[in-house]
Amino acid sequence: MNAHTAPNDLSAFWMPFTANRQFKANPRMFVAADGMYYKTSDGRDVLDGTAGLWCCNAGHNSPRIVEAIQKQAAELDYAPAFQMGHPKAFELANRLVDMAPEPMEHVFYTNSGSEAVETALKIALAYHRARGEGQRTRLIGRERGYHGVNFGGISVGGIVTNRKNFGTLLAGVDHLPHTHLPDQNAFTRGQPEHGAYLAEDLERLVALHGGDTIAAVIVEPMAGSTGVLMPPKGYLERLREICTKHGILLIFDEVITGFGRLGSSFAAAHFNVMPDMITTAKGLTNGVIPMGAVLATAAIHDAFMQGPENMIELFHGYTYSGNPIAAAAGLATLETYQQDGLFENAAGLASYWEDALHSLRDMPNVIDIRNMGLIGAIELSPIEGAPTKRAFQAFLECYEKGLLIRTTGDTIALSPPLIINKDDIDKLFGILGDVLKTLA
Ligand code: PXG
Repeated sequence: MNAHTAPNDLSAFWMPFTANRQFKANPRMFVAADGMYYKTSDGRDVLDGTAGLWCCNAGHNSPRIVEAIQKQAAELDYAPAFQMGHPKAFELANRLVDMAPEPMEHVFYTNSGSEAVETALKIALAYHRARGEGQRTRLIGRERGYHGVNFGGISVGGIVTNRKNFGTLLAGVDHLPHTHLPDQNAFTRGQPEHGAYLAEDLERLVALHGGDTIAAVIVEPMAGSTGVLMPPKGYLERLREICTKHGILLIFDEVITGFGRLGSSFAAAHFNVMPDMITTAKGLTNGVIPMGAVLATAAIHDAFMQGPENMIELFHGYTYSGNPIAAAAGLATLETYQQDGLFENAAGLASYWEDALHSLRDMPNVIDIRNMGLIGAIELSPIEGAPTKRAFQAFLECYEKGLLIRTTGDTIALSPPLIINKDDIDKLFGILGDVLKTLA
């Protein structure tokens, strides 16, 4: 008998991106959820200010999604993903293509955002090779970028703590500068005025490496995990121009921005800048079942569809690519977004949200506020010698007062379910304001 099987023993589970020892000394447990709220193990309701981890866009335990999963589990639990199909994976791909900006015509399924990123990077390399440009092997990311935690993603990513302990990473990767310019852009509402010129750095990398050695540029159209950085006006447009000029593929990592977060289906549609591929996950299934996807243009997909028809065109895929229960969850999620008008709700509330967020501007320690759609960030000045501590204290106190927020560094990030209403927004910022007032 293993001594560690007592139900209240927390030691076996090595928790992800968590201060394990601190957490286990004083655990925070959710045991149920509904709509905008979580319920804690001590019976308290906690308003979800973060849609779980930016994923439960339709709110919790959404009835269509619950029913779809239950039904699917009893009907077809699993179908082999290679050389076999099942109808819902095809149906969901069609719905996704309908919802995505026009140039996106094909869908490759993964199980997470991290896998979507690896998949998109591999497709980019293989695409150039299929077209006789196999010398294009270089990948360009951006400082402060987050593209998941697998080796490709941390290589093109630009968050030092996620990179520095993990060896030499992928070779042949370079980075654009990040776009955070607090001196010029602090307290901007929406897209900042300054910083489009930072896209010109791609021309510098082209001059340095040779444009015909670069396969792809990957960026988050709105950088989430690093602390919520909006693209400066004109920045994404300029990246697109430079990529097109040099035959470089542009990948938008929309794991956070996809599915209504900005008030549009995707950031590509929101900013009207079309990438060659879009990576998604999270809101695709409302976070309920793991699923990610890469959306690609016909030009990319069709480049693979050559040679003998009995040949596998892309040697890539996962056991759970297009898993039936995930596909059923995805279909019910997209239907919920549409039937309940959730992207429209997000767009309609964006200015109310913006005003409520910026009303905290004069609170102690607030050095910047950023927002777009139903995203908000409040950057606090770090405690001297103890970075991240002030924001984490806010997180703990909000949790005690019944509000879930997310912190990264000394930035508070907010991204509520898109079912939110004005009363919920007032409540959220009421609690947060009370906490900020008292924070040392
Ligand atoms: N790309 C982007 C842009 C992301 O934001 C991933 C890829 C990886 O997705 P998976 O499904 O492999 O986790 C992400 C994930 C936060 C937070 O609080 C953000 C993410 C995950 C967890 C927390 O900022 N983003």
